[in-house]
Order: sequence, then structure tokens, then C-alpha cells
Amino acid sequence: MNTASGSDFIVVANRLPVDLVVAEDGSQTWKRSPGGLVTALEPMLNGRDGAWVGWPGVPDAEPEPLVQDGVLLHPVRLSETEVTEYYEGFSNATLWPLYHDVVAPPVFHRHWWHTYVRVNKRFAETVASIAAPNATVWVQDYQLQLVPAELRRLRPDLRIGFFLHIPFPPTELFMQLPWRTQIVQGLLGADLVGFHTPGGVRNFRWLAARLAGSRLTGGGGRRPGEINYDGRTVKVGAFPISIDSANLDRLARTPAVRARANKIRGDLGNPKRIVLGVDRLDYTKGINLRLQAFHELLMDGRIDSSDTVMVQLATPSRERVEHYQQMRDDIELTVGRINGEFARVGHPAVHYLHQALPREELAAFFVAADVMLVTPLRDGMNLVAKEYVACKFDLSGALVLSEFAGAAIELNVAYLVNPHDLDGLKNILYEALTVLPEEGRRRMRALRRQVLTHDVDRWARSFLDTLGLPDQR
Ligand code: GDG
Repeated sequence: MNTASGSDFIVVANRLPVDLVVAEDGSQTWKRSPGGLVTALEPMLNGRDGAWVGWPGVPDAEPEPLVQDGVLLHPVRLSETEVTEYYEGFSNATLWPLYHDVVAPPVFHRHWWHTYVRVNKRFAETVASIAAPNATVWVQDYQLQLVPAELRRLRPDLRIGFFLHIPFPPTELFMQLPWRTQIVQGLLGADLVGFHTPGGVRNFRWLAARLAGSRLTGGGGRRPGEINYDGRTVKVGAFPISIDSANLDRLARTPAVRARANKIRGDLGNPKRIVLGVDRLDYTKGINLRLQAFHELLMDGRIDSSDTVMVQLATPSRERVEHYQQMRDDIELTVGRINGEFARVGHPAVHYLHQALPREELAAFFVAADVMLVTPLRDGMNLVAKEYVACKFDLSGALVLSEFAGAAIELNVAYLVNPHDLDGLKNILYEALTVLPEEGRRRMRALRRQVLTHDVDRWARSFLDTLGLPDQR
């Protein structure tokens, strides 16, 4: 339990691991939102007077903090305007596209920035008010990049870690940001700054020297390096995130999921090959490019819609941000066009669901799919690729993976592809569809070895070890 002296270990993220649900009569309940991060951090939080600080998901709501399974959940209030300007605006329409290679143009508004600063300060103040002396704080992701420095100002006794879940961009692109120096200084407030890839580490180190006048020592590659800044040492390192591999492997093997996978194949008309895409509906994920590749293979007559179908599961996401509405229209137009040309009555060539599915259902789709298409233009890691691999317990299936996903570094025996190269994408997809079983199994075996031995627990453990938090479990 958390004591009056405060919490010893605090996770700070934009969202709490539970969502507030407000009924029509105004009554409030909590719904668990089972994300990967919660699974990874739960054991660390449970063992040591843990707390989680985040927004409860509803504007203007200020529910009382609650204790769940021994973890203090401490809500941060955001007004309707703050959700628009800090979250949908600066986080998702400025930083998200800028950090993803400007695949969509970032929008720079000064009033969004001011709100981002204000909200980051509020998160830092909330943490400062509940942290025990010398506590460890782990700040998560691009919405909260100013929290480390602000928190250090308020509470110099704390040990602060920061992890970025999205790519840290090439220096030339980051330099476009009018508030680039403040962001770098904000991150340098941490004792350890973690990225998914060595590329992110390199970009950040260069910018820290250039924009904040810090001195670089040691490290590089996968070893944490050090930055001397403001009389302190800041560690910087690559920590590729992963999934709860053993659990997903177990789930995929259950009779219920296997039966559901067979049923899915049957419902799709028992095709010879099923090609699958699973993404949050986001312009970074390259959904339209993979649809185009599938379309052209049908047009070229290299594949036939009577025995090869595609399923695209697209989870609704950020629907109030303008660019996302346009992209959804484009994708749905493409799906309609492909089906207009290649479907038969009762047998679409592309099955498209714009819905969030339960985890078991998702696992059944992974089990059923012969080829998984993961084609982001840029992605911090991409957990879907790892989840597919974890579900392929019988060594069937082939993973087509973009070179521009962080996951490509570890999953380098997948069918790697540059998604911008449409001919290359078509050829790789065709190769994956026609691979000889033995070669397919060889690749899948190697992929599974990687994913099953490098799980999310190992990720969290290695970050917290580097930060200097002893294992108490
Ligand atoms: C960010 C970075 C990085 C999707 N649809 C459903 C569903 N999902 C689950 C997937 C997966 C998760 O959502 C998506 O994770 P990704 O890693 O693929 O992508 P982002 O959401 O963009 O995540 C990314 C990640 O943070 C972690 O650091 O890897 O690069 O962009 O777990 O399975 N889950 C369920 N129903 C769905 O319909 N239950």
C-alpha cells in the first residue's frame, strides 16, 4: 500500500491504466484499459508502494484518486480546451507527424505549445505532491517531454527516467520545431532517457550537444552513453520494447482461439492464403500502400481473389484530428475500389473492419493469417509484428515488415521491405505468399526465438536496472 509519506515508484503517462466512465445520471465508474504498458509495469508497481499518474480520459473530470491492487491511481484533470490543444493539437498534430519523418506536415501553433507547457507542469506538480523522498519516477512518451526537467526543479531528490515510445527524429527534422531547445532541455532533466533504437539515441545525443551545450561521453550503439549537462550525468540508451510473449503464445494455443481461427478461415471461404493487416488507423502505418500492392498483384494476375484474400483490421484512432479523417476516407475508397473490381457476391477480396476487437479475437486472426503485412512508413517499434510471431506456435506464417519499423532491427529474418517501393513491396508480398514451407518455418523459428526470449518484462527490467532501481520482486 502507499503510505502517508508518498509513493516510492511512480509511472507518469498521458493516460491512466483505467478509463473513467461517466453514466448519463452523472455516476462514475472505472473501466480497465489493458495495454501493454500496464502488463509490463504492473509487477514493478505492485512490489513497491507504486503509483500511476495520468489523465482519466474524460475532459473536465476530477475523480478522487483510487487504490487498485495496491497501486495508487492518481488522476490529472484536463479541460476540454487542454485536450484539444495539448493532446490532439501539440501532441498529435505537431509532435506525432514531426517525429514520424514528417509523413504528414506538422502543424505549429504557439497557443498549442503554451497549453503543452501548462499541462506538462501540472503533471510534474502532481507527481511532486505524491512522491516519497528519493522516489523513482518513470515518465512515458512524447506528450510529457517537459516533465523530467520540471520535476527535477520541484523535487531534486527524485530519480527520474524517461522513455519515448515513438521514433526520435533525424536531427534536420527536429530542428524545424520552434521549441526544440525547450524540449531537449526538458528531456535532459531525466537521469536516464530511453529510446527504442540506437538511431534515436544518436539523434538525441547530437541535439543535446548542439542545442543544450552538453558534453557527450562513452556509449553509442546499444550501450547506454552519457551526457554531461548542467553539472549532472544523464544516461541515454536504446531499450527496444516488447510484448508479453509467453502469455500470447499460451493464448494462441488454447482450443478456443484455435477453433476461432478455423472459423475465421471458414467464414472467409477457406481461401488458400489469408493476408492480414492490423493497425491503429494511422497515416504512419502505410495501410494504403499495402492495399495498393495487393491491388496491383490482383491486376497483374499474379494472385487470384478466388484463393487469396486480404483482411485489414483498423482500430479507430484520433478521430477528431483532421488528417485522420482524410486518411480514413482514402483507405475506405481504396478498399471499395479493389472490391468493386475483384470481389464476387459474398466473397470480398479485401475484408475491412474499422473496429476494436477483443484480444482473443485478435489472436485468432493472427493464428489464421498466412502472411502478416506490417508496412509503416515510420514506427517506433511496432508491437503487432511481435504479436503475430508470438501467435505462430506451429511455425506457419510469414512476416512482411517495413525497414522503417524499430522492430526490423531485432526481427531481421522477416521479409524486410521499403514500403515506399511499390514494386519491391509487391515482390516481397508475392515471395511471402509462395514461400516453401521449410524456408517459412526456418524464418519463423528464428523470429520466435527472438520474441520469446526478449519480452516486455525484460524491457522494463533493463530500463529500470540502468536507472538504478533495485529489483524487489
Ligand atoms: C506506439 C508506437 C510502439 C490494435 N488493434 C487492436 C488492438 N491493437 C493493439 C495491438 C498492439 C497495439 O494495439 C498497437 O501497438 P503498436 O506498437 O503496433 O503501435 P502504436 O499504437 O502506434 O504504439 C509503436 C508502441 O507505442 C509501444 O512502445 O511499438 O511504435 O507507435 O498491441 O495488438 N488490441 C485489441 N483490439 C484491437 O482491435 N485488443
